[in-house]
Amino acid sequence: MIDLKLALMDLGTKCLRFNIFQRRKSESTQILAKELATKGSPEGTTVIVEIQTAGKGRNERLWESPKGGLWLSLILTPDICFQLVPMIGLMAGCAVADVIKLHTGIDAGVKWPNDVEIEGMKVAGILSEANIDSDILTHVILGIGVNLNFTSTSLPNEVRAIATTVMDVTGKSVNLNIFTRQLLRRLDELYSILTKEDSSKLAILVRNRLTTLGRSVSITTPNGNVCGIAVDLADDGALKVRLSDGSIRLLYSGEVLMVN
Ligand code: BT5
Repeated sequence: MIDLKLALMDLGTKCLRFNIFQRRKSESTQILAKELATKGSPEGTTVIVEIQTAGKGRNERLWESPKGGLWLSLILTPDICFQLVPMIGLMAGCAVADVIKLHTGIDAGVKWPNDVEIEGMKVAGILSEANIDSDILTHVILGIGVNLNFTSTSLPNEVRAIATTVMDVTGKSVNLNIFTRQLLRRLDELYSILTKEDSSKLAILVRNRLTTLGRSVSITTPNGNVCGIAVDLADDGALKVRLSDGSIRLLYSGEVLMVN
């Protein structure tokens, strides 16, 4: 196992102080990070494992996490208004896409709200779980899963049909150590923009990576299905969808199907 703690010791950061907990195997890094947050572990605490036996997607879905991927969860305690929480997942998607590009030269895009894809196939998933206590945002557990050094043949058939890995696309392994360093550094930069500067600046960076804009979409939301054209990203991370009557609907979460 690579000693990431040592490798990350001299990571110069703007605002996050990373404290790395590394394990070989766990059910889910989200669960470990949540336990640590409940026990008072500070912002920047990061759990990284080699294999997850029950990785979590949204809505209790499973996230396949074989050896060779990057599976991590990070505790954040952002001093931002609750409305900006969706920006955290988008920020993470943007950071993953930026580092894939930096590391491999491949253009990865962010599919709103929480996927990173290469040519329409999912290469990474983001899960951001906010904890609110008496209307106050106490912490966010940001989970990031990136399919790196394994081929999609190790995924179940139904997942393989929609998924890809960096190894599938490049035929090569990435240096997990360097990739993780670059990802944490990029997350720190974008988090600094969100929490210390201006969310509209972060929205510009995310917008440039979004594959969803300009597409006809069908979005399943907790309040029903919405069909239209995804026209823009609001500065708080909401997707602006133009409906057939010309009106604009703002969406904060949902499952997106790109129709064309
Ligand atoms: C997500 O959910 O995309 C969020 C995934 C977050 C995973 C990270 S890994 C580190 C941290 N610890 C955790 O336990 N979780 C986080 P969702 O949008 O609900 O997508 C889940 C769906 O993606 C599944 O139902 C499958 O169809 C598909 N899927 C599962 N495993 C995949 C994989 N490795 N690559 C691509 N697609 C996958």
